[in-house]
Amino acid sequence: MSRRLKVASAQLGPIHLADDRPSVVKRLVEMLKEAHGMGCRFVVFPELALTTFFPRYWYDQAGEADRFFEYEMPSAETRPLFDLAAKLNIGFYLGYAEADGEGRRFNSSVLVDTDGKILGKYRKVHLPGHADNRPHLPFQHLEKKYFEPGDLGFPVWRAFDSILGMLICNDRRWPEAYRVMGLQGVELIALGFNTPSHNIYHPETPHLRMFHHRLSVQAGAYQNATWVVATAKAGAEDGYHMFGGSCIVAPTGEIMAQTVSEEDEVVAFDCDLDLCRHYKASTFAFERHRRIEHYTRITAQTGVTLPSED
Ligand code: CDV
Repeated sequence: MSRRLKVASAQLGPIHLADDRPSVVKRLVEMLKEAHGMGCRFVVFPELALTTFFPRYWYDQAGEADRFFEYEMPSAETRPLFDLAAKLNIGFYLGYAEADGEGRRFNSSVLVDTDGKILGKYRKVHLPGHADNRPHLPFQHLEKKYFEPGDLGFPVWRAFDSILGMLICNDRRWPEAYRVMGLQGVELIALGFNTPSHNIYHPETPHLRMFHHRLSVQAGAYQNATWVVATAKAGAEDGYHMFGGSCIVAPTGEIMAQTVSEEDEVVAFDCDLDLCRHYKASTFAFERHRRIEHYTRITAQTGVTLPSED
């Protein structure tokens, strides 16, 4: 009998600056119930799922951005979600802004088991954008100002009868992130994202933005023989638009389920985890086909070194 895990991608519509935590947690609770009603055992919520995507804003004063961070997880405000998960016997992935109590701040996610207890934490490694104030831009992307790069690597957990890993948004564009988990036998990657519909550096059509998103998650899934559940926060937050495109991708690289709206929306798929084994034992049998003697440059060098012209 094959191992199956029914999962949900629980996309959030916009969260505005004026929306408070309890109202957001209420929306998450409703989607957890809906996923449970669909027979799911695991739900993936977006990156920074408790607040608006605040790194688009420059805050001058120290402390002005404090309200976007979580100082404990769960807190009194987020506990209803954890309590409901335990009651319904359903697990979840939740992205949030983490203040670690020692002055460090990360763009993080937690993996929560069916008893409502935190099984693991991931801190986003690839932080896009800039740290300096660029008020001339239509909006900013200040993840490098508000967060430190994650310091936990790319661990995997034995959970939900599978080998499960986590990524956050921009991580999905970096093949190394998937491969480090692929080398630990990953079978399901949970990934939350917030992707603006406009590129602030050079013009791209909305279609191209969506294409790059799908290309990244579909390639990561196929090349590492894993399921990927990618969940967006979508729509216009106080006028700043982000695309949706939440999807559940099979180890074949095919999209098996996807959202159609830019609102709160739950889509589900019953994942055959043994499908991973088929590809891991054939096309992507790493132990037989990889040639690590030729890959040393990947960890020895960060940027591009051009050969000299003379
Ligand atoms: N939240 C993100 O990491 N967003 C980036 C944008 C800035 C390109 C992304 O990769 O989707």
